[in-house]
Amino acid sequence: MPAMQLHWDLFCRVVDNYGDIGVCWRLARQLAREHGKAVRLWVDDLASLVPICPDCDANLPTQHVQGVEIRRWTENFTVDRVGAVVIEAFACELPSPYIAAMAATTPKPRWINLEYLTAEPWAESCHGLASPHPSLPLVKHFFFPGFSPATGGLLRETGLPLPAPHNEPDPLEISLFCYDTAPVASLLAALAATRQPSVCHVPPGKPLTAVTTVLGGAGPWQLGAARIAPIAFLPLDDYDALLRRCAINFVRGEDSFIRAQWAGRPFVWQIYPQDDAAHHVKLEAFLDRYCAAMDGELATTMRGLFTAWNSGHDIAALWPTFVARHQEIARHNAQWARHLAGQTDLTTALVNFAAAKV
Ligand code: TRH
Repeated sequence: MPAMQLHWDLFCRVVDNYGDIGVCWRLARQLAREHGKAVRLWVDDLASLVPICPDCDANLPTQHVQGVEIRRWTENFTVDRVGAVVIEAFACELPSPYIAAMAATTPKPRWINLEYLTAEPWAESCHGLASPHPSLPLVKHFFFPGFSPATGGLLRETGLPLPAPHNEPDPLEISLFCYDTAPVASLLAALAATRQPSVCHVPPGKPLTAVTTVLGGAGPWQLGAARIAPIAFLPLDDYDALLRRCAINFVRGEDSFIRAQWAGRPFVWQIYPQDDAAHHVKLEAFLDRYCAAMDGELATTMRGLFTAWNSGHDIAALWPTFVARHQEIARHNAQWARHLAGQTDLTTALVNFAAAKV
């Protein structure tokens, strides 16, 4: 019965940062946990999975963690079997012996390329498109995550709590996950100038580099009523909990950006920068959707802040309004999260898509 599609092979090549592996790990464990799939997650750089999932041992070629079989993906790839569904994450290019084995298998596996997230409208028309292999009897389909039911949706586990009302925080807790190009100096200046006490949690890597470039030393630092505190890189679920706890989250890339939306707290997104500045179009496309139901003044503040944060401009002038309207933004975000949660989640959409007749 082909609709069973028990065996899934998910291939992840780590380009840089944590987004590729963060998305793949979330997807793999949800496929196993909620859909009963036998998932093999092939990763070319296991060391990058360890901080997100400390149960993973970077030295093991094969291991089982949280119901997922994690396999080290090496250059000399030997094929033992082909999955009924094969996910090529972010056009990572499957090993050629594996493609050959797919072509020799009957029935043919469902081959799906999981694309990067974009809010741009064209993702709707490209979602689900087929691309026949030029020489082999194989067809690859493109699966686009997105913000509307015409796309593949967003990663969201079953039972994930949606944002609930919360009290005015004191001190204001902030998490700062950004690239080192963000105008962090202006954020720190704005925090230093604010009378309300705050604690800003700074993970290692690019965020901490950006902060130490401005402040020097190793921290923690006290700037007026603001405490700037380096924190350890947290396992994925603990990081999600941090986002739910903080009053304001700076997030980046793809996966933390989605999580901030489920957390529902006011957030500022730094999009992954692209050479041809295509990310500015993507940022605008998201803001068009996200700000559509805001009143004009709030939309102007949010658009201004996101744009400044992504363009390296001073955010100090926008910060007081953002903080003052914090509760209102949280209410908007709760509605936004409920709206997005009305869509089928990405993993379920993928399971349905893989089982659908094409
Ligand atoms: O690390 P990123 O910048 O990843 C990026 C983007 O995905 C981008 O689209 C892609 O092209 C590029 O990688 C290669 O940001 P992102 O997507 O938020 O991924 C970070 C992951 O790290 C996310 O799954 C959350 C996780 N994380 C933790 O588990 N613990 C932590 O302490 C932190 C700060 C993050």
